[in-house]
Amino acid sequence: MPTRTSTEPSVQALTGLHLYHAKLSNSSMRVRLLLEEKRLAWASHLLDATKQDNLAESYLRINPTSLIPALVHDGVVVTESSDILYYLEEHFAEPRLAPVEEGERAEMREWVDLAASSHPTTLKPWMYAITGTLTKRPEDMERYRELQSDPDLVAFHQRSLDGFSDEEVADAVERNHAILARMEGGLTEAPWLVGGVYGLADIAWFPNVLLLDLLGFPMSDYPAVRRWLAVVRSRPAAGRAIGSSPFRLPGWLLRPVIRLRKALRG
Ligand SMILES: N[C@@H](CCC(=O)N[C@@H](CS)C(=O)NCC(=O)O)C(=O)O
Repeated sequence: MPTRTSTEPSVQALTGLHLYHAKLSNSSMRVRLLLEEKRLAWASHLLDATKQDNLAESYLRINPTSLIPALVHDGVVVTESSDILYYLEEHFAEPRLAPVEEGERAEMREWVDLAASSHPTTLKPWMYAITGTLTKRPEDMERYRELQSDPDLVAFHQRSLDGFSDEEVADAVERNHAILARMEGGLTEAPWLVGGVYGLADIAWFPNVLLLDLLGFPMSDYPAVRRWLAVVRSRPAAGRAIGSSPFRLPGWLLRPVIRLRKALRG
């Protein structure tokens, strides 16, 4: 678990729970959802990746990978959304959201890890391609190359600027379908992903499926997933963590809207 005690006095001084997050980031949403399910008090530090907030020195001192989110708990920094979920479950046990039985725990970990590990090849390229979302402008790339030690992330943002190929988008669509089909299999038999009880696996996957749905990913073959999505969405904690749906436009329509907003912002 990537936790470390910060050497930065300003970060060390942070008491309680502080979440550095972004509004529409699926990785941030799952952490907010868990914080709210546990009814924890947390301080919000909202970042806007399109304004390169995550490349600011102050944030890089918290998370040198620049990725959002990061949690600071009494000066201890936890990064990677899946690890933040595990950390919160370990430190704030009530209400319990992880199974006790070993087999179910392994299953839960598999779902949670898959939500995070599949992100760069499933939701992320599809979402960036369909909405034309760019978090980096050409003039940001030089600085990003200098700061970002992960070549895959640099390559991703460069591809996003250059435009994803049809093959890349088709590959992401296929991977999203494969995961949704797997979820559909489980959710046809049981109301929740693991052990018949709402928990970390559902919390990890909810934002990914929500964003796919909001952006018009074809979901008609997955009625059980859609039912599950609506049930999680109606939880009070989801209301607090996500707010009212920020948009409900298919990606192709959202694209010109995002472009227009960016152009107006200059
Ligand atoms: N594996 C990471 C992925 C986090 C991630 O990709 N965050 C996105 C927002 S959802 C981000 O930081 N994007 C900004 C960037 O890449 O510069 C996690 O689960 O925390």
